[in-house]
Amino acid sequence: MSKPDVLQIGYYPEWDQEPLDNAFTMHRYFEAEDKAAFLSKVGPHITGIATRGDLGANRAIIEACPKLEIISIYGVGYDAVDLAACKEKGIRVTNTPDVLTNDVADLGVAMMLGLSRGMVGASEWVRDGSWATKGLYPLQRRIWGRKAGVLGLGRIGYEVAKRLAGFDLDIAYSDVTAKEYAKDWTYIADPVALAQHADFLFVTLAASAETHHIVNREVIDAVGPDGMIINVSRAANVDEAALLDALKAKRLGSAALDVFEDEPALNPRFLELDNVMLQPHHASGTYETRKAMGKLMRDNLAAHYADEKLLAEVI
Ligand code: 8YV
Repeated sequence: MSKPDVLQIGYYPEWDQEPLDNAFTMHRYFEAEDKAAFLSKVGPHITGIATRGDLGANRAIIEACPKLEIISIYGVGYDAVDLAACKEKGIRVTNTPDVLTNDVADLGVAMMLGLSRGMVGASEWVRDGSWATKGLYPLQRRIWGRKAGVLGLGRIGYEVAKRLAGFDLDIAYSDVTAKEYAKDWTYIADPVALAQHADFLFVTLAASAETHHIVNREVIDAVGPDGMIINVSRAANVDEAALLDALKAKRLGSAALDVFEDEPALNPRFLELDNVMLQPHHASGTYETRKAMGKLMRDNLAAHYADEKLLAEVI
């Protein structure tokens, strides 16, 4: 039997590429110089797409593959896949939830700890000799005992809140409804009210049209000059221009960000700021988690072609 033709939108590590190449005929879109010509050549044969959370698949790509049956995402976020186009055409979409939850929560909390205690600057202080020449490092802000707000108490938000409880933070959260499993934490439905409560506001929402710029100027100002915003979800959840303005004017204390509007391109305004921690969208970026994500992404494809139940179905 011939192997299914799968369009590969982006790079995967070799431990994923090899089994993909063994099971499927992979067509590497990301390596094609003339992407339109490549798509019109291979598109008619393609029945599956393998993509990543950050890359997704837009309508043009989907429509260039008239025999497309499944899109398998390496990542939990499916905001970059045109779900409306998939629904119209009866295309199945899978993702990789659960396996990355703890790593994403870890990085979110690590950024909060690192930025609040000024660890990056403190390391430089030691390395560049400032400790010996200038003396004690400038004082930073305490973490334990302060207030946290978790905007979106899904899988990742829940793990963030659990970790924050270990730092004796006063935890509140916002979601569509109060959660049974979050009895120790305060439910504050309104994002602005949540931000007023929070010294540390974590953005852990799945991105959608409803959550677009949910962290707007009002929310940012409610976090205020002593507060920090930590985003490990998607850039679209935050009004980036309003965030930059607030950070520059010090109406917002600081921000720790793993995601950016035009990533991997960065708005150069970020580089002028000393109150940000910037990370290259790598919250799930550990060997252990990326291997588990790769396996789940491949298993979803294999299950589809074997006519078996999908392991993690978005639609
Ligand atoms: C990955 C992600 O960084 O899970 C997601 O939605 O965006 C991330 O885990 C990405 O898919 C890997 O490129």
